[in-house]
Amino acid sequence: PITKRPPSTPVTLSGWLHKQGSDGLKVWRKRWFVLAEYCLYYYKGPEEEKLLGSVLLPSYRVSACLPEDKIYRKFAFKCEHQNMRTYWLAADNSEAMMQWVRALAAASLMQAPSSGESEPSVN
Ligand code: 4IP
Repeated sequence: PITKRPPSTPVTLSGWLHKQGSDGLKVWRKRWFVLAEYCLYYYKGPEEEKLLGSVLLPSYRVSACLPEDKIYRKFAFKCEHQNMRTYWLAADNSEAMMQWVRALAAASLMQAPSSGESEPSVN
């Protein structure tokens, strides 16, 4: 698993979002999210001390929640994948929600380097 965000990757967007827990009680937790290139990282707060989790966005689909999702929370949206966990997220207002959905959807269309392919090196 990814344990830290590469410090060299430029940050596209960061801010607070609520994320629903994936287990039993599905409690919404407020987390600090950072989008850098095609990966979304989340932390407890803006100190970005300990990485709690990360989502590689390519092949995720990002969209606003629909009534049939039965997410009874305002400004909620989802990151869905064919065979991976769905992330349920919520912003604090519609502007923030649209900004996140747009940025995450764009990141989901990026080309992640395939494994084995290395970063270009300078020498
Ligand atoms: C936790 O619920 C938090 O929502 C965790 O989120 C989440 O891990 C856990 O899901 C879930 O059980 P409680 O805080 O109520 O115990 P976070 O890591 O942001 O604290 P994720 O995977 O969402 O990071 P599981 O399924 O990972 O255990």
